[in-house]
Amino acid sequence: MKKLLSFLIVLVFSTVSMAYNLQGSAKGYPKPAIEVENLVNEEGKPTKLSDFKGKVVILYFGFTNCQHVCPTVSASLKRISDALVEKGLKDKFQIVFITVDPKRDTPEVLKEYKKSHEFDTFTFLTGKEEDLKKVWKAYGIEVKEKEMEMKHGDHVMKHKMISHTPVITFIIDKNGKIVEDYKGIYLPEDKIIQDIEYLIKK
Ligand SMILES: [Cu+2]
Repeated sequence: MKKLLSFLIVLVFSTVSMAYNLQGSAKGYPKPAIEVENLVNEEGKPTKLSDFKGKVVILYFGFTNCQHVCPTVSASLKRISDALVEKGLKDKFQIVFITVDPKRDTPEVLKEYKKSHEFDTFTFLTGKEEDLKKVWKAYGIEVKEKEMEMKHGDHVMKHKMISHTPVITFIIDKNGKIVEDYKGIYLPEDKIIQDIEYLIKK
C-alpha cells in the first residue's frame, strides 16, 4: 500500500511538471545562447552571458536614447522584475540589456540610466561596435542608423535615429540555453512571470 501510494505521488508530480508549457515562441529552441565577447557592463567590468549561469536570463537589445520602443519594453521588464522580487526570487534571475548604440551608450551613460530608472536587477552591456555587430547578428537583430530631419518651429534639426528589429526578448534557462522568445513591444507580463518562475524552480 505504501509503495502504491508513493508511486501515485510520483506519478501525480511528474504529470504536473510535464504539463507546463512555456508560453512564448519555442520555435527552433532550445539552443545554446551564443556567448558575447569583449563586452563590459555599466561598471566597465568585462561581462559574459555565462557569468549568469545558474540564473534565468532575460536578454533584450536597445539603446538609452530610444523614444518609444525600448522604454516600453524596459518598463514591462521592470514590472516583471518587481513581481519576481516580490516572490523572493531576486537572486534567481538576471535581466541583460545589450546596446545597439555604442557611440552614445558608454558605461557611464548606462550606469546613470540604470540608477535613474531604478533598474536594479538589470545589467547593461556595451562595447566596441565591431564586437557588438557580431552579437546583434548572432541574435538576429538588424541595426540601422539613419538621419531624420525634424522640424522644430522654423528650423530643421537633424536627428540620428536607430532602428533595431525585430524587437525580441529572449529567455535563457539556468544552463545557458535559449528556451523561448517573446516578440514585439508589448510583452505579456503575467505569462513571462509564470515562465520564469517555472524555469527557476525546474
Ligand atoms: Cu529602441
